[in-house]
Amino acid sequence: MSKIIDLRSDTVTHPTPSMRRAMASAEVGDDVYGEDPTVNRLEERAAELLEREAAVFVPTGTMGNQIAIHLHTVPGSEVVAEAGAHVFNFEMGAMAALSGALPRPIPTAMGILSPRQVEEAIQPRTGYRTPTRLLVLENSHNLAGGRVTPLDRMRDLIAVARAHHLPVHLDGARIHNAAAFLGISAAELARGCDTIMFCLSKGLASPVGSLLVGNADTVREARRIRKMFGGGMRQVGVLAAAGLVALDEMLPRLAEDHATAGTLARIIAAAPGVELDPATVETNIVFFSLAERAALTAPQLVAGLRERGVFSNALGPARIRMVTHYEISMEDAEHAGAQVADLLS
Ligand code: TLP
Repeated sequence: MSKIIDLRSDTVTHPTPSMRRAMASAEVGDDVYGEDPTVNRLEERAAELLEREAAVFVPTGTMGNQIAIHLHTVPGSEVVAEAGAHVFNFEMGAMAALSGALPRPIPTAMGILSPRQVEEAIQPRTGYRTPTRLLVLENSHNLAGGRVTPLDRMRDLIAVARAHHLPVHLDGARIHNAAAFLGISAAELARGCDTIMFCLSKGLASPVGSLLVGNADTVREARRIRKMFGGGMRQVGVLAAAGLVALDEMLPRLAEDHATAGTLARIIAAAPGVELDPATVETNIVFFSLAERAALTAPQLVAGLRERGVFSNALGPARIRMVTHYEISMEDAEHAGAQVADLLS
């Protein structure tokens, strides 16, 4: 059988041979005692990378986001975020279940909030309105097709939160993709946010792991919450070792995934019945819609592609997501795009 082209997510990436070697020879210790030297190195590297004081290694992006929400909110308070945000659409209601917090979702066309929208979503401080406690930003924005919130917009949104004494958490699962697109450092893009979560397990290809980054006091408190949420890990240097390789070897190549996504988008956009503006594909995520006149529904197209060895995900009857990563070559992107065009013709 020919190669499977797995575009369901960048989470499907396998650890690279150099990650496997680093994992096999990693120095380890009990991380709950703070004694795993490889975890300690990874946390220091992550803090340096974001130009912050400290970082804590967590098993998943979801846990990193939810620790941040727990840190910044109180039960019965509201979290403002864009309506497609991962923190309320894909985290199993965790902000309600674990922190007693309510989402205040704000719909946008492209996943990018305006300062005015945030201003309007923040509840006035009176005795009869649910208090707003946190603004969550997501950059790049997954459900919006990997869209990047530019630096000046980040600054403006953070300024609104500051003016209302609200902390800001950045769901930066793919912050390094966003920074690569903008040609700036992740530290610059994340400046002003109180906490930042970024994932090692997506385009960076580590098998497991995310980091929650912030100032020393915040991260100390995050460690307490991580333990409470069941995320205190022991000889986890075997995983952190892969993360260190990810930062050295995979981070600098993310723009290659943006190039393959761009090619894929251009081919798909030309297929009959497809609604997609390839100019909106800025990073490694391609979302497209099928018009009612299209030959197939999204689940039918996903099934047809699967038979041809191209894996993708349908979101509802008319939307499909494809994500590129280091296991997808330019040839694979061209081949996958051609299969979409052929099935829809
Ligand atoms: N995203 C996954 C799915 O959960 C949708 C994917 O395949 O893209 N923030 C953002 C913006 C994410 O896209 C994800 C994962 C997370 C947080 C959570 O990370 P994990 O899966 O490590 O909990």
